Formats: sequence, structure tokens, C-alpha cells
Amino acid sequence: MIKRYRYGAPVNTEAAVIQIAESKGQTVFSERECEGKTAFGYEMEKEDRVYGLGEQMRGINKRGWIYESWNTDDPILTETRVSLYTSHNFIMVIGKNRSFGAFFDCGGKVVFDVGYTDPDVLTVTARDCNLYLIEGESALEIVQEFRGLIGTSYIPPKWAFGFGQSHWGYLNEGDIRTVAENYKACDMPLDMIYLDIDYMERFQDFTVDKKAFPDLKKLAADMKKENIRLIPIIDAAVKAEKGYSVYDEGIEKGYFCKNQKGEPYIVGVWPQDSVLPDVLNPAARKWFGSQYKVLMDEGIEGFWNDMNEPGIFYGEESMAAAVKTIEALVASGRTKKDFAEVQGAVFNLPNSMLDYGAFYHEKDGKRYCHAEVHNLFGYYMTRAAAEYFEERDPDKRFLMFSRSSYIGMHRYGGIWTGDNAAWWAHLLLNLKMLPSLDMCGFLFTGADLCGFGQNTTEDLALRWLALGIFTPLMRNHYNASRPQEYYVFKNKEAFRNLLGIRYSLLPYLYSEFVKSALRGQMLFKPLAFEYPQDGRAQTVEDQLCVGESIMIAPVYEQNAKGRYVYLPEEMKLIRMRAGDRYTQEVLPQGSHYIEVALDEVIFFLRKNRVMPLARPAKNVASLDEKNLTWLKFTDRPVTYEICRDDGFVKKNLERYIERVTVNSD
Ligand code: MIG
Repeated sequence: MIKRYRYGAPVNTEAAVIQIAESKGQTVFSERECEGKTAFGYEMEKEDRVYGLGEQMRGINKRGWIYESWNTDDPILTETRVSLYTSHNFIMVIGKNRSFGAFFDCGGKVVFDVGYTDPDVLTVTARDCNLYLIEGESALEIVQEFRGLIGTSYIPPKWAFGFGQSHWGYLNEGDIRTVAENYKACDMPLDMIYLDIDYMERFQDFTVDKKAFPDLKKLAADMKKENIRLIPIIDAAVKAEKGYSVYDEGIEKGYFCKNQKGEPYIVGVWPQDSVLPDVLNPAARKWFGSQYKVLMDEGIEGFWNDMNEPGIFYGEESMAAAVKTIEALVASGRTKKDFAEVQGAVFNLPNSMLDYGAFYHEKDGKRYCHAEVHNLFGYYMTRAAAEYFEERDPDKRFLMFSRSSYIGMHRYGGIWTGDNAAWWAHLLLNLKMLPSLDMCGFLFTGADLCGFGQNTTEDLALRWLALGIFTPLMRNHYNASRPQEYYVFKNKEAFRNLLGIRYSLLPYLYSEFVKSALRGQMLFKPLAFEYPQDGRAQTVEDQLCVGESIMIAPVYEQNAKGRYVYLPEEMKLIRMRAGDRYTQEVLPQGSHYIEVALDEVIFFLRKNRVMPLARPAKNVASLDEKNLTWLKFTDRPVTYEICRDDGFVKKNLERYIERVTVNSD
């Protein structure tokens, strides 16, 4: 049961795909107006657990912290951060006496105080929003209802489930060819190489630096012969420079965000002075989306959208304010003494409210100040591309994922979780985000494996890979000085085997992914959701069920030789050294200390379940899906639904789900 309540004059975010008539009257929340906003209060019982919020810091159970939906580009992801790159305003309270889900559908800032100010009170503060309240018997049921409201999740082409290598620092064609050659020489699988901003001509979207990449078409074709796809980045901001056709055309048509006076608003990002396409305006969106053509005509089949919070280094207003402060200091001769003031003036330039409040969008025939619709920008930028793909080839899936997002964007693309670091804490955070993202419809997700910032180590790289082989988006991406392509490490065999396991698991992971997307289910489930009657399972935050058959429990601590694992029921431990080299052992319900060597992956097969397993492969295209073996933990025949499409088809994927009956041993 879903009800909708309206507060103020919300923008139509187009997050929901079902129209729900407005309800009036009392909700589960106590409501209080304060400074033009509504504060929604809910008294939590001691045992209530709170879930959701998608890409956010901290635990799977969100209780005990404050979270702000305000899409933010800030690469230092510490535990005390309150805003990340995305806004996923779906929250769920699961209690003994009452459980419900609530989606605060709002383009501007929303604050979720989940027992931060008062440990027993949940307070959500928002203005101009539609509130969807969802009742259900269980967490899984509430999620499924919610997912029905927001529509089917994006499904990428099958090749995008392979492994991809990325680095902000591959500067030219030679660098790209070297990466491909090294993976090949080390006999390690690879399906994608990513192109970061340096492939562009002076950071101009939809251009290619001809000195560094003289013939992108040939490079893409050569790579494709090796079953490797090139995935270029696209940034949100368009360089403001006369003579650059994207800029000239957008100016002529009036498609960039404008200031109060109707002039294009200048922000500074990588290409320096830039403008932002008004992707909320359908005509501008269509135009921006059609720009992807330039690269697709070169043979490109996938993209990643960056800086679309939108992240800005400075803007007209913030720069004017900083200059004013500094000029006043210079005039008064106080510059040297007032270091703090000078520093403050500069420090406050990026992502300033002075700028976010100073430009405008057009949507549904209305003008919106950016601050009211800030959290929708990444969503609509990605939608622009996806709508163009649909127009270009309605029968084919392309790869698209974004850094910033809002619920609704999950229909158009996936997300990666931004600039993490080579910290053990971020390996665990990666695990904890997965179920929260699934609740909000974002199934195609992944973190930068090994860590994006800071130098990684071989043990962290291996442990993180042992989780990464289960995440739909599997990418090693970095910015650190120490190389971290998997072929640079000492124990090459371990990396080769672990990468191979990903491909062995693909028939299972892909089938589970497609079913979860089509049926509005979660791929990664907290034990609390799968075993709601099991008291101990309610608090487990470092293990997850993946699909219907398995549970994972990665090692996430430095120098650990293994870890404690809680089994809510009897399960079969699968210990894998390679996709075709593993042992099996039945373990009783309860706690177990399980040793896990650095070159191993463990997971647990649930009772009365089976899973298909393929031979390791070097890429998705060469995966042999005809000759599958089955991992089984059953004494009677079990039916498994396997998805066998061509990997590209877009419509009616349900047709390709086959029911296979697997006999017991
Ligand atoms: O300001 O394109 O999160 O993955 O390598 C940094 C350069 C811009 C941020 C992305 C990161 C990417 C980087 N970008």
C-alpha cells in the first residue's frame, strides 16, 4: 500500500512511474513547520532499525547519525561526512510493532536525523516535497513495493559485467595499449579500459585530443578485436569558449543554465570557465544527449558521467565574493596578518551556495532556482545520454553509469560510489552500501577497487578484489601515485585466479542481477532481511546474501588470517582458489572462525539452493555458458532460473529466463 502526501509546491522529479492520488490527513510522522520547511518526526522504539538512503556513509542500519541529501563533490570520504555524491531519499523503519518505508521526493536538500540529535527520534526535514508512505509486512516487501513505484532498474550489456581497468593518468593511446598488453601477457581477464578526462581536447566534452589519440576509431576497433571496450568519461560542464561547437550551439539555442538576468552562468570546472547544460529542460536534454553521438560513431558503446552533482570549483558569485574579500584586505594592508581570512575566501569557492542559488533551470514551463532542484542534475544528465541511446538503437543496451544520482536515475544507468581511498574502512563501506543502494533501485553499482585515492597495498588489493568479484560494476580505478593494475603485484597467480572467479560466477551473478532488476528485488540483502526471525542476524553488518543462493563474508582487516562468520542456518562453505578449484564443507548454524588466505575467496551456499558455475574465462565474450557445473546443497531436485540472452537485447528480457531443474548429488 502506497500513499502520497504533498507539502508545498514540489517539482515533478519523475522519480515515480506510477501516479498516486494525493492523500490528506495524518501520516505516521508528527509534522511541524519551521522556517518554511516541514520537520517530520517519528519516535523510534529501542529495537527499531532504520534502513535505506542508498549511497551514504556508515552502517546498513542508519540509526545513530545525521545524513543530508545534497549532492556533493568532495573526495575525502570520512566517517563523519553527511553528504556524498547522491541523494537517495528512501528510508525504512523496521520495528516490532510498526514498519514502513518513506520516500521524500524533493529536488532540494533533505536532512535525515536518524537519532543524532535525540537517539530515539527520527526527524526528516524537507521543503516542497511529495512524501510517499509505504506499508508492508517485511523489509523485503516494502522494498519491492517501493521499487514498483520507481520502475525497473537499468540493466547494462552483459560485457559490462566483466572486469575493467581505469586510471586518471592514462594520457595517450600508448598508455591504453600498454594496459591491454600487460593484462594479456599476464593472462588476466579484461573487458574494459576506461578513458579519463585526459583523452579530451583541453577538457572539452565530446572532443578527442588528436595528439594523444590520433585515431580513436582504430584504437577502439583494435581493442574490440581483443574483446576490450573503451569507456570514455563525460563531464557535466561544457567549456565556455567561442569556436567550440558544443558551446556555440548551446549558446545559440539558449540551452545552458542562466543567471537572474538570463545570461549563461559561468562556473569553473576542469575546462576552466564553463557553462552547465540545462538537462532539466527536455529540449536542452535531447540536445545534450545527442552529443554522445560523436564518440559512439567512433565505436564507443559505454560512458561514465562525472562531476554532475554538479561539482564546481568556483562560480561567478563565489569568485566575486572572494575577490571582494581579498581586495578589501589588500586595500587595508592587512593581508599578511589575516591569513585566515584570505584562506577562507579561497577555501569557500568550490560548491558554494552563492553559486547554486544564482542560476536557473527550466522544467515543465517553470523556472527553478538551481538550489531547489540541485539533487536532480546528475539524474537528468544521465537520462539525457540514455534517451539518446534509446533513440539511436532501441534494441541494444549500452553501458552508462554516473557519479551523481537521484532515485529515478536508476532506470537510466548505474553509479560508481566516487572517490574512495585505499583504506580498509572503505572496503567495508563498499560492502555496507550495496544493500542500501539496492533498496533505492541502484543495482548496477561498484566502488573503485583497491581505492581511488592514496596508495594501495597488495593485501588490500586482494581482499578488496575478493569482494569486487561479486559487485555488478567491477572496476579498478585510481588516482594515486603507486600503480595498482592487477598485473603490477607480486602474487600474479592470485590476482589471475581471483579475476577468473568473477567470470566463473557470471552465469549466476548475471541471472540474479537481471531477475532482481525485472522483479524489483534486492541483489544484496542484509541477513536481517533474509532471516527476520533470527535475532542475531538482525545486527550482522559485514555479511550479505547475494541473490537467492549464496551468502558472502569478505575479510576486511589488515593482516587478518580469517574472520568470524555467523550462519543463520546450516550452509555449505565454498572455498575457491580458482573458478575450477574449490572445496566444499557443510557447516552447522552458528558462529565459526573461518580462515581465509589472501589468495582465496569464500562464500556460503544456502540450504536447498544451487548455483551455476562456468569455467574461468578471459572476457565475457568467451565465457562458455553451455558447459556449466552446479554447486549444490540439496538432497532433492531444485529449480533454478537462469538468464540466457545475447547480452544486448533490451526488450522483454523475461523471455530469456529459463527454468532449469538441477538434481541432487
Ligand atoms: O575532480 O576525471 O570521481 O573518478 O578520475 C576530479 C578525474 C574529477 C573525479 C572522479 C574520478 C575521476 C576524476 N574526477
